[in-house]
This record gives sequence, C-alpha cells and structure tokens, in this order.
Amino acid sequence: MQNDQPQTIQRADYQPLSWTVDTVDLHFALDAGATVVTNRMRCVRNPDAAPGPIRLWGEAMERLELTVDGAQPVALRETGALLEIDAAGESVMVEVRTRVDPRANTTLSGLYLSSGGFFTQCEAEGFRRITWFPDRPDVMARYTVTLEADREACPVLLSNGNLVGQGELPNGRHYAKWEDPFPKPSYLFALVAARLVALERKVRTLSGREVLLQVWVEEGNLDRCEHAMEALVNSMRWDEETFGLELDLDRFMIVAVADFNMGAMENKGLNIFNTKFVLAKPDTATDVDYENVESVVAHEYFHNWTGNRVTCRDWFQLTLKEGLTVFRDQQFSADMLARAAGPEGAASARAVKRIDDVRVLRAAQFPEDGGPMAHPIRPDSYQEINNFYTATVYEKGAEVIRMLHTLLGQEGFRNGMDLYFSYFDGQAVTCDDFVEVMSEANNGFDLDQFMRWYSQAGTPRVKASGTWNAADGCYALTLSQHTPATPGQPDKLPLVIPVAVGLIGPDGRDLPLRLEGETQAGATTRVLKLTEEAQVFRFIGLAAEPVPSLLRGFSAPVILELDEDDARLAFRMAHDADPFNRWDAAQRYAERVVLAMAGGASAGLPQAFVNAFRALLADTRLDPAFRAQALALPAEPYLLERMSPADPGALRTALIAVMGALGRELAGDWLRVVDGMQVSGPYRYHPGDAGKRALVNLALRYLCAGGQPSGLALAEARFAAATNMTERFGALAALVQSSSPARGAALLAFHARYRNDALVLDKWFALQAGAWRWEEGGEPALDRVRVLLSDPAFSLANPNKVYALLGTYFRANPGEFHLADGSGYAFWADQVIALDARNPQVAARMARALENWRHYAPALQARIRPQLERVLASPGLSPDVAEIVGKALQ
Ligand code: 0A1
Ligand code: ZN
Repeated sequence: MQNDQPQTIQRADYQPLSWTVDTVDLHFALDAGATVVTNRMRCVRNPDAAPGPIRLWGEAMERLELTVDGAQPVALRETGALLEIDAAGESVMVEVRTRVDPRANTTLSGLYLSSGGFFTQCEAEGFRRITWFPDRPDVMARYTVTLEADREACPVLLSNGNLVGQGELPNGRHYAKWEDPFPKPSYLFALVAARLVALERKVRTLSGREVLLQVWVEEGNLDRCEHAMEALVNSMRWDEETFGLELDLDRFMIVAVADFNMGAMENKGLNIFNTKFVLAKPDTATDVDYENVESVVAHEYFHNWTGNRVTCRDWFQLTLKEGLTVFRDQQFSADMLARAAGPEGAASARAVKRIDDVRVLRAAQFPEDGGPMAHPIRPDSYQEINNFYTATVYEKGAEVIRMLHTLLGQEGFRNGMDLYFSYFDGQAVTCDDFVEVMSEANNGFDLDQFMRWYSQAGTPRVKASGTWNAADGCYALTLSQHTPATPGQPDKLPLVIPVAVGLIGPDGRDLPLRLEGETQAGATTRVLKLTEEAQVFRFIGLAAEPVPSLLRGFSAPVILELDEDDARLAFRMAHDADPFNRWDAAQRYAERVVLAMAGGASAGLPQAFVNAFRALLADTRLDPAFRAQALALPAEPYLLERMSPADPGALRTALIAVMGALGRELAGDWLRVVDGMQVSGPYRYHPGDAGKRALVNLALRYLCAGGQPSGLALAEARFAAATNMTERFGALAALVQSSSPARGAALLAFHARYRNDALVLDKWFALQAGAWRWEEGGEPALDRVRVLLSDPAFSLANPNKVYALLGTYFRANPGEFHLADGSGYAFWADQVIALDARNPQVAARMARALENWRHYAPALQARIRPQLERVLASPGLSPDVAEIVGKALQ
C-alpha cells in the first residue's frame, strides 16, 4: 500500500513494450477458493520498440510455475507487481500457472464470485489479478479460453468469441472452449461460469449474416430481459444505418450480475452488466430505468467498434473510446426518442434528451472541473487509473466529440469515422490519431487549436454582451472567453468554441440572421466560432433591438455569462424557438430566485417568476416531457457549485421554501395536470407515455412539497392505486419528500411488497437516504441512514447498495450531509475507511463526495479537514482513496 509515497504515472513517459503477445491460451480450473489458471502465451519481440526484457504484471495471486520455452527462465527480476524476464530470439512461449482465490476477492476486479457464480472484470487493470501478463491496452492478442467447472453449480460456461468445444469431465465437472477470432487487449477479456438462463434472438446483420443474441440472467429474472434485448437489436440497426458498422461476431452475449462496480463492461462479445442496467419489467422498473437500460446496452454495444476494434494505446487516451462512445449512445437515444415522437414532436424529443445530458454534465462534471480532481479529458498524469473513469473523460469527452460533429457537420463527421476505421482497425491508438483523421477526411480542416480541448482542464466561461445601434439596424455581439486556473494549469489559452446563436424579435419570433459583409439574411440559428479571447459579431439589417439566444442546444461545454434581467428570462422562457434554451432560461430564472432566497436577499417568490412558471406549465402545446424538464428546479449539487461560499443548509431551506410556494401557488394548475394526463391501457415503455408520467410525478412532488391536505391525499391515493413502478415510486417519492404523516406507512408497504427484490430495495434505500427534513423536529437523514446500514437487506459488499444508501446520502442530500456539528463527516470517514478495506474503487467513489470541501463555508471546512486527514492517515489505505483525499488536502 502506497499512501505515503503515491506513484504518479505520466502520459509523457509512454514507451512501447519491447515484447508483446500474439496468442494466449488460457485454461481455468474454476474453484471458489482456489482457481488454477494456466496461461500459455506466445511473446513476440516488438520491432517498433527499444530492446528490453519481457514485462509482465501480476497482483493478488500465487505463482505456481513459470517457464519460458519449457524451461526455467535464466534471468527473472520481480519488483512489486512487475516481473521482467530476459529472453532471446524473436518469439518465445511463456507458460505461467497461478492460483487465485475468487471467494476472497472483494474488490470485484479480476475473478470474483457473485451469487455462487464466477465473473470477471478486467478494465482497467484486473487481468493482472488473474494471470501474469503485459496488461496494457496496446498489447492486442488472440485468445483461446478453456473453462472447467462443477456442472451443477456452474452449468453455463462463457467467454469471448465463439464456442468451439464442450464436454463432460470426471467428478461432476464439465468444460467449454472458446475462441475469439479478433485480437484484443487484456482488459476486454471476460469469463462467466454460473447458473443462468438466456433470452435468445436470432437476427440478420446488414450484410445478411445470421447472429445469435443472448441475454443471460438468473432464472427468476427471465421475464425482465425483453427490453434489453430490444435495445440491443435497435442498437445494432442504428450503428448499421448511422455509421455502416455491423456486428462482427456470430454471437453476442449480455450477462447480468448483481455485484458490479460500474454500470457495465464491453468485453468482446461478452458484455457483463450490472443487473440495474439489464433487468426491467413494469412492476419493478421506472420509465427512467427503461431509458437507462436502453442507453447502457447501446453504449456497450457501440464499444464493439469504438473501443474494441480500435482501442486505446494507453489509459491516458481513455476518452478516445469513452467520449466517442457516450456521444454515440446520446445520439442513438435522441434518435430513438425522435422516432417515437414522430415528425411533429421530434425536435422537442431531441431537446429533452439534450437537457438530460446537460443536467448530468452540470451536476457532475462542472464541480469536478472546479475542484482538486480537475483534469483535461485526456489527463497528463494519474496515480490510480480507476479514479479517472470520470464525468470529465466520459461526459465532457462526449461534448468535445459533439463540437467536432458541429464543426464538421454530419457528413464530414461520418467521413472522418470511416477513415478512422480504415486506418486504425485492429490497432491501439491515441486521441491525436482520431483528431488528425477527422481533419484529413475534411480537406485538412484545421483542428490544431481545437486540440486544446484535450489538454486544458476547467470549464470555460463565455461572457456575452450586446449593443444595439438603432440608427443602422446593427446588433453587435461581443463574446469573450476565459478558463479559470485548475491544479497544475495556472494559465489557459483560448479554445475553439462553437456558439450557436439566434436573435429573437420583439414579437417572439426568430429573425433571419445576416452578419456584416453578407449579402442576404439566412438561417435563424448560426454557429459562430469563438477562437480568440474576445470577438465581435455584427448582425445587420435588423428593424428593432433583438433578444439574443446564445449557446443554443448547448453547443459547447461552457458556462455562459450573460446579463439578462428577469423580464428577459421570462420572455425567453415563453418564446425562445430553441427548446433547449427555453429550458435553460427557466433554469437560470429558477437559479436566481433560489440563490437570492438562500442568500437572504428575498423572502418570498417573485410574482413574475410564478407567472412565468405557470405559463410554461399551462402551455399544452408543449410536450409533457419537456414541461417536466422545464419545471424541475436545477440540481442541488449544481446550485451549490454556483454559491460562494457554498452553504448547503441555507440552500436547502431555500429549496424547501421555493418548492413549497410553487406547490401552493400553483396548486390548481398542478391538480389539473394530474387530472388531465391520464395514460390509458396497461403499462408500456413509450417516451410519450413516459413524458406524461414524468409531469404527473413532478406535479405530485410540488403538491406534496406545498403540504396541503388535498395534494397529500392525492399522492396517497395514487400510491395505492398505481399499476406500475413509475407511478408507484413517483407517488412514494412525493410523499417521502413532504411532511405527510403517511410517509412511514407508505415506505413500509413498499418494503413489504418488494422485500425480495434487490433492485427495488435499492430505490427504497436511496429514497430514505435522500429525504429532506420538511418539518421542525423531523428525522435527520443521518439517523435513518445509520439504521438502514444494519438492515438485513443492506450490504457493504454490494456496490449498488452502497451507491443507493451512502452514495445518495453523501452526494445527493447535501442539506442533510453537511450538518453543522460535523457528524455527517465523521460518519463519511468511518464508511470510507470500512469500504476501502474491501473495495477500494467503491470507497474512492464515496471519498469523492468531499473533494470540493474548500467551496464550503469556513465553519464547515473546519469540520471537514480533520476527517479528510483521518482518512488519509488510515493504515493500509488504498492508492485509490489516497489519491482522492491526498489531492483534496493539497
Ligand atoms: N468501460 C466501461 C466502464 C467500466 C470501467 C471500469 C470498470 O471497472 C473498473 C468497469 C466498467 C464502460 O464505459 O461502459
Ligand atoms: Zn464506455
């Protein structure tokens, strides 16, 4: 353990290995307490690297035997996890036998047990916990894998690629042999040996090949796989139609496992998923769960090309596969929503998806960019790579790809993708390779300055101001940019920022745009390229002063600073032709009102705000899903980030007041919404229906926050009468987030109904951990969380449970976590330390809840620091947590 001497890996130090591997033959004698792994790999000299020894990494296993070409190696040096072997010639056969203990593996990295089955997780560096190997993504080899296990306990034996043999063995054991025809890095290796059943479907690919699709789950879950299968088929079609990319295997498998650190993993041909992102049926999954299943299935499937066929040269390039694949899954989901909405509703449906994505970016990535873990989408250094599966690498990475798409256009982007695969299929490459190919496919489009998005951390601020000259009908828009300093990067250079702009006339309609020097007016939205520190754009031929609508569709991941008074925000809420910006205007207005109240500047809701809100709510031309988005307040972590210093207690008081007042003042409107939004027929997941349910659930939230008996009674009635999880959970959540005396009974009833359903219990845990205090003397969430920690259904060993209970409390309930007496922080430290002993990745995620502690009021900081120090000083601390807490304290 390295907490006093953290090792930092630098991107600039990359060197190719002197020896790589071209074929691997693995044999697993699977046993819960002692699995023996035999690895025969052909190591080959790398002509592109300086001469040196064979380098193999290994951790957490016992080495039983190691031979080189059948003999004991003459020179072998072992330092920590690295083994160096001197070898002669152009290729040698290295055979290594190791013993691993899956039952003792609580990290869920490498080979581990879940419900009696064997599963692996190898990204980023889990393969080295299975066998000694040059465990880096730039070593791509062909794998043959033989699994041997007890037939009774593990009737199903899966690995990557094609099944080429199977049979019986003595002592009740059996085996299966798999061959993966595609070279792959070790992080994409997977095996599963468990008691599972599959939902199967056969489909034809674009070129007419028949492929077998399987979704493997525990027997009792077979009725929850249909949606994942549907999502997989839709993803396949979409990638064929959009990028001409087809499935390259005869069989594609998804396996669901209940114990998993992340969402899912794109192992070649054998995706392993957290059950949360596979299983869905109307009685147990909400509309949002259905959406998440669809997008995670798509994400992992899309990795088959962007990640697997073309992979990353080193882990610094992670956004090469993640940013691009998130962008692809976002586009896919938007297309699915637009298709379901039909031509009339398509634009609004796409905006709803965009809003969802930007909400995530603002709530998770912006705070990351403003704290001690701020890093460029391609980091320059790390201590523990598992800490860099971040919102920056994923979500901001996707925004960077989106900007490329905006700058090059759909066709230019597609041409770039085609060229990328034609050059790099089967290779491990860098972000530079990707951007260069995009330029080459677009007549040498200059992307040199654009590359700064890969190297600069921090969220850029774009300041906008306009001047109107009535005499010559000219509106001059000045845009300037500034990126604040981040750790290790005091000075920033100007970026290429595409700013999509519209001008709204006094009648609320968009004006055709004509820039100085142009002969005629054209489109009503234009993408301006801001490349300097400051630029002026002159729009001419205007009859009256326009209202600018900037950064339409959130055309760049920046914070837009524009002075707009309340009246102007209300005007844009009512008229902006860009639905994203209409939502954003409402968010800005709500932010202003909430923060004014939190800062003590105002005691009540401004009537103009209530009116603007009511107008949106009552506008039945607007799609319900859009209205649900527009009327939801900005996320609490985002608002906290916007306060200086952040005062979670004051913010919570303000939020309770604002929600309550909106509930009461608009009670009649909310009740009408609930009445008028009936969805008929049995539940089906359909975006149109989901939008209506979302708006009804939001109405219940406001009504319950308002605390009036009629609203509370309505939520109780809907909870009792609900026929699907979206309605049942929506009503329950509304009751829990209120002073209703029926809260406790509703939680009990919900528990009684779902006590044997792990995923639904996660919702039950999260709801209580996230509960606000709606009345004097109400129960602090911390007390409840402590009680739930010893609930029989809770377990620190299951990441989903930890994220539901502790993750929700630490991250999504700041008003209850940041208690003035510091008791929340002491509890946090206890839990991080306890988790770290078992699962450092999960512990590190929880540790991140306090990384932005310097944003908080001094009295809170004084309580946080000793707890951070206590964690850092804890004996045997993992490098994962040490990196997070160490950087926070720096
Ligand atoms: N590549 C996966 C995410 C993932 C990353 C790391 C993991 O273990 C440490 C597991 C999954 C994805 O992007 O979906
Ligand atoms: Zn991914």
